[in-house]
This record gives sequence, C-alpha cells and structure tokens, in this order.
Amino acid sequence: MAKASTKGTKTASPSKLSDGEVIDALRAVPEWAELGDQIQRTYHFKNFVDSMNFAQRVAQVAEVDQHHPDILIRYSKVTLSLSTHDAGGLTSKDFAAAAKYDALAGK
Ligand code: H2B
Repeated sequence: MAKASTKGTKTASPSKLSDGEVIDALRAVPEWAELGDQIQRTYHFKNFVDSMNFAQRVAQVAEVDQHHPDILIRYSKVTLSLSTHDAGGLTSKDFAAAAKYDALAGK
C-alpha cells in the first residue's frame, strides 16, 4: 500500500506556544485555566439535555476545524479541555477553539 500522501486536507500544526505566549493568549479567554499542557473550562447549563446539545455543537465545530477537545459531561456541567496533540502542547489552535466554544455557549 502506498504511503499516506502529504497533500491531504490536514493543515500544518502551528508551533507550541511559550509560557509567556500562553499567558498572553489566556487574556482573550479569561474563563479558561491552564492545566499542564492543556487549557480547561467548565460550562454550566440548566440540565443534562442542554449539556448534551452544547457538546453536540462543540463536536460539529471540532469536526469542521479538525481540532478536537476532550469533553466531560456531568449532568448540567460540560468540561472542555484543549491541547494540540500534534504539537505536544498548547498552540494558537487551542485558543481559537476556546473562543469559538465561548461564543457557542453564549448563544
Ligand atoms: N485535535 C487536537 N486537539 N489536537 C490535534 O493535534 C489534532 C486534533 N489533530 N484533531 C488532528 C485531529 C489531526 O490528527 C487530523 C489528521 O487533522
């Protein structure tokens, strides 16, 4: 079988951010906290169905962007964790995704 082409739809991963760059980037998404190599936020909803609906909308964005958060659903709370596995840490992709999920949750 042929080797995977380098011409696929996969976009190059941005490089891992420095500690200073992470601190700067967090200013734009202040509800998110840095936890090791990830950023994390817990969103609060009215009930389980609202949590599931949010998680579904997050999944749709993640698929389009091909950047996937870890999702933990606990009844009325949804915790999203973001990290760029391909870069081994936090990149601009994680902060762009965090801002999108914040906008989704606000609607
Ligand atoms: N999601 C996250 N969070 N980090 C990645 O590095 C990543 C991803 N890589 N989703 C994507 C998929 C990559 O494997 C595909 C081929 O685009």
